[in-house]
Amino acid sequence: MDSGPLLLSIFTLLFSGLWRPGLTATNYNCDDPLASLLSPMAFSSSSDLTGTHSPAQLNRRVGAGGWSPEDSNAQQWLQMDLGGRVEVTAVATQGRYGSSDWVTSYSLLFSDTGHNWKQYQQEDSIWTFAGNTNADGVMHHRLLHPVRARFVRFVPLEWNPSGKIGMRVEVYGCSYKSDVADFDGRSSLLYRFNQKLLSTLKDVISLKFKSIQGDGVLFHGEGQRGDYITLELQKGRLALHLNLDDSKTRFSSSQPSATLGSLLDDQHWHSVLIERVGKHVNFTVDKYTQHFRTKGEADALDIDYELSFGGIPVPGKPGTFLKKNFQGCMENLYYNGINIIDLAKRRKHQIYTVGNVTFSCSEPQIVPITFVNSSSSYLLLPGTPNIDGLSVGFQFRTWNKDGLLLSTELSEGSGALLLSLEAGTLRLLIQKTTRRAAEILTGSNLNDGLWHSVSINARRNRITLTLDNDAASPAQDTSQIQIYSGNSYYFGGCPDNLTAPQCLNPIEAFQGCMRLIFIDNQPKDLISVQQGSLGNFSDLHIDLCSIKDRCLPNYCEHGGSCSQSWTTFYCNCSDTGYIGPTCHHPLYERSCEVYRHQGNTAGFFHIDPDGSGPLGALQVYCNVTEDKIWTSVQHNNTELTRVQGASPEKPYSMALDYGGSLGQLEAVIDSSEHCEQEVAYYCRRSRLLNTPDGVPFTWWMGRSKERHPYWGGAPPGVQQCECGLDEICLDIRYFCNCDADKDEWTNDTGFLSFKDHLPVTQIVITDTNRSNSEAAWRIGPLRCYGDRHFWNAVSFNTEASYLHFPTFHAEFSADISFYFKTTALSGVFLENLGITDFIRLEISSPSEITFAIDVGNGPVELVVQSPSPLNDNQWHYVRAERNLKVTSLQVDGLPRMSRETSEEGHFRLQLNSQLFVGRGNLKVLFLLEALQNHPVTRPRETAFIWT
Ligand SMILES: [Ca+2]
Ligand SMILES: [Ca+2]
Ligand SMILES: [Ca+2]
Repeated sequence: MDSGPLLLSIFTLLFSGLWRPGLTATNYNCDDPLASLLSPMAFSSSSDLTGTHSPAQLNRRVGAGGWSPEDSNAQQWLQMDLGGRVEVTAVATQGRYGSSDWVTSYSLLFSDTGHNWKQYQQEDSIWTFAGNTNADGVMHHRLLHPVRARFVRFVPLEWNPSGKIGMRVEVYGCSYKSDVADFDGRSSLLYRFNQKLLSTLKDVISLKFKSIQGDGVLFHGEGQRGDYITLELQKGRLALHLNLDDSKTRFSSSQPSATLGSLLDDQHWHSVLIERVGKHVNFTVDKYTQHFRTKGEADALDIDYELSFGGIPVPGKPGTFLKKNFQGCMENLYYNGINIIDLAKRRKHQIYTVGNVTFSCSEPQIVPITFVNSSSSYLLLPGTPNIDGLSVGFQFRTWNKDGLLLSTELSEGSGALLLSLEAGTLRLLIQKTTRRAAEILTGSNLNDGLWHSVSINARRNRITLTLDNDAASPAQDTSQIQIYSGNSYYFGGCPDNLTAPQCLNPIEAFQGCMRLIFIDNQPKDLISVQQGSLGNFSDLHIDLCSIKDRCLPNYCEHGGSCSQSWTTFYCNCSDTGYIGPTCHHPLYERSCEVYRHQGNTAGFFHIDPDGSGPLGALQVYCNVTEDKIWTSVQHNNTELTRVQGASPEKPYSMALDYGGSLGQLEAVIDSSEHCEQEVAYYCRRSRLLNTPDGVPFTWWMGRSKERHPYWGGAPPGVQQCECGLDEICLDIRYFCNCDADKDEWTNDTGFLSFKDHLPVTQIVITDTNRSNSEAAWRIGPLRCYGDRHFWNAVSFNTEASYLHFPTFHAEFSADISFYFKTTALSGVFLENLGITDFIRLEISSPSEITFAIDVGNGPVELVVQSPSPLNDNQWHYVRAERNLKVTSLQVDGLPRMSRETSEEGHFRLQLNSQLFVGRGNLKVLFLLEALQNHPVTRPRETAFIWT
């Protein structure tokens, strides 16, 4: 693990010389004003106060002086058509000229078509922009993530309370080079090599794609010797298959080398970048990068004849494909600097087109809607009543196990129909008064975030419920049931004022997306619903699906597994060695010292040497002697081991396994005051180290793979044994007893205690091959005492005294624990500021500890009140923790204060000042746990004033 960052930096260096087209190329000067050049017709809005299109460019004073809607409410928007896909890098807003109408906060939507909008996000949250404070000031915002789109929509969220919504806007950006190709699901582009075999050591492949399909092959290449590279969509995720070795296994049966992304079938653009140097691969989808190393030994990718994009055509069988083809659009597809789509457009001979590939994107006109609120969202759509039979269909996607999908009262007293998701299973119920007339249960795990299609058909006493093309019928006899279509179909939930059987909802409302709603075999126009001319609704986002994968990235720490509902994520921490809502809190103590402190005596314990840091727990034996608490870590070879027949040409060697990683052992050693290992070498005509200048006959390896030619009892660098230092060796011409090379048994025994070399990981012996030569060795367990963290103490004696450290890096989780004692009335234990974010822990009054933190949504303050003063010059314990789910503060045994984190809004703690520790007359013991976990902020002992 230690070589990780180094490896990555080498990797980055290798790539800096490669051409990286398209993806990251945001123009340096991409900030032209785009709206000022548009015709008034390019603007549109939800409604307009003047009744006509009001142009709303920045600084415009003529006409209405900008846009105001008819009514000022949360359903309003102002939109502009930029004429074609452009790169948008910044936006600016102003109020309406000469009015008291301005917007104080807004969000942005983007689209290629004016439909299927995408919310602008930053920090993985839907971003709220700060708007204006008067009519004429200009508020300018640069987008952290530039967006490529044709349509931009400003959605006012809040406005001047003593005025209306009023806006003048500008969008900044530039045009960019775009080559697109549209694949219809039966087509592909073949890029044919000039030679039969193309063998590459490095590859860079980049593209953007948008698709409504969750499955399909984006590209594929393979060699006759078994190499292959395949990128495919699988259930809305991207799977990359890569093999460089000769192999019998075909890619189609292989596990993907890497899987990345989620919900990629949303008909929005997603970017892909694959960079490979030999076995090292960086796989990037949108803003997430995964690094992996290919299996096997080979460095070259050997592809025969061609690479295919959009599908895998079967050789010799034109028009047939091996797997499901990609259906959708690709943009700026580059393979090692070659613009594939440009070649195809210009009909170059290297490109062979299978099926129909066009060079503009076909956009399916599908309008998704989002049910936002689990108690108040619903959609009402009218049907044609009194038809003998019923037919309703739609698609949905959700993360919630339960929710009402559809409720309707059937005509002619034929009962009520209820379709719901219950524990991830679809349930259709026809109910007549209180009697269950028919019930169908089908499907499982339907809350997997994927689109599922449902249709209900009732004709002539036959009821079928079709889920993802599988039809199911009720178990009971339905021949007596007569069903007549309803008048009003309620999707997602029921309005408050209705009673059964108009709309029934025994469970909660649906939270999720729906699309393609058909009633009586007629598609329903959801834009008409939005415009108020069809049906009714509450708490819906129309023309966008705002589903979000809250497990990507996975914020469960230490390998905890993530699951989610529509509004939050959950961590399963079992078998991780950690607990808490994000698996942050270690289950085991840091050291034997802490177990002892809790009243435990000798025994085997798990210790987590870096607390909530990434290292796992290690089993050790804790032993208490009169004056010390020993931690001992056993290895797999502690018995006396005899060695014969070893020579410099044929050395004997034995590696030691401590049952933990070297990182864990190093953490134990580094946090201890003293560590040692007893080493014994028994010998008969077997020399140990030779003279200090000679080539050693025996040596050992420590934590780094270096030879150490010194033996127990001696310090590093002297090539001696204990007897050599004491000048009592058997033969005073030598520095080890064994080096006297006697026929009688003797030994050299002592302790290795230079911590930077420990633990002993291997021993090598080379002098037991002469006549009568024999040796035996024994290396004891690693034994340490003294927890340096535990006994860290620091005091601050004047108001002005404090310590400072580099910035505290704890974006997602932080835990801080320590003991303090003080006589001061108040003082700051710890403080770190950012531009707006901060974290502070203080004794705010003699009986109050305050933990304050702001991650960008305003400060959260937790206060623990103590019934007795805390400045009594006695030790008190404080533990503060913040993770993505909860913020908490514990003081001594007093009730723990905690506050749950809001699921929306900012969540990164971004700090940039120095970290200050201790202000006021405080004594702090037990240093800050989280600080020690972070190598960058690990405090140096010299920075402390020891008490
Ligand atoms: Ca190869
Ligand atoms: Ca740990
Ligand atoms: Ca922040």
